[in-house]
Amino acid sequence: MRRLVIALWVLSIYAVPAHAKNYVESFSGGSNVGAWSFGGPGQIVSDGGNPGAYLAAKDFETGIPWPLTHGNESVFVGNYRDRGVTRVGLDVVVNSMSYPVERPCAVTLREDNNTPDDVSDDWAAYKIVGTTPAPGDGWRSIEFEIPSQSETWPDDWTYMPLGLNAPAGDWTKLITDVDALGFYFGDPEFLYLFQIWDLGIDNPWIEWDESVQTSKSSWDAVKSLFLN
Ligand SMILES: [Ca+2]
Ligand SMILES: [Ca+2]
Repeated sequence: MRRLVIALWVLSIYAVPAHAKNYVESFSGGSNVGAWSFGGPGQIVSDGGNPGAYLAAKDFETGIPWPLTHGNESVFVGNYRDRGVTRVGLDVVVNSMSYPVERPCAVTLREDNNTPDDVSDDWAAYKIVGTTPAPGDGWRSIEFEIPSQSETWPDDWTYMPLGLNAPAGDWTKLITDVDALGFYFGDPEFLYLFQIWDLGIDNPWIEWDESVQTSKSSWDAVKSLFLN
């Protein structure tokens, strides 16, 4: 009887279908997993984040800030489908911009076409969710769902060529080998005037689902109670 109670207790713990895990880059102590950068001026500063350290860009002249990961070895890139990636997000602050306004915010997944040194054949998929804050709004958290298990191109995602030789989009090719994760401060179909920004990001994060491994280990634990 006691074993049955324990077994039911173990099952109740693991009956949750999804066991989410995540990684959050807080930038504390100079940490920067994923080598996040704005592709312009940017540095990790120790105060003023959400909380603590954050990645700041001051006097940044651009039409569209686009913080991106760099390198293909971090938790933020790779085979999203195998890992069961479900969501990504970040916190954003805009301290000043020449033409203050909220912007649409898009998540971008970049495919380098296995030629990382040649951007002419790079492309991305994006989806707009929410808006970046205007100056004075403080920190804003934005999150995006990632349909990593979709076998076809998701209806609400859009293809974006990044070079003249970009091939047609292929969701499986992209989602099984994401080369860069990014967050685009604007609608990629619009043009924006260059302006001077003072902005920052904190806590870029990625979440994935380890339900497959978890359910296997939980059943092994239950069986072991009766086999001993
Ligand atoms: Ca922080
Ligand atoms: Ca390329």
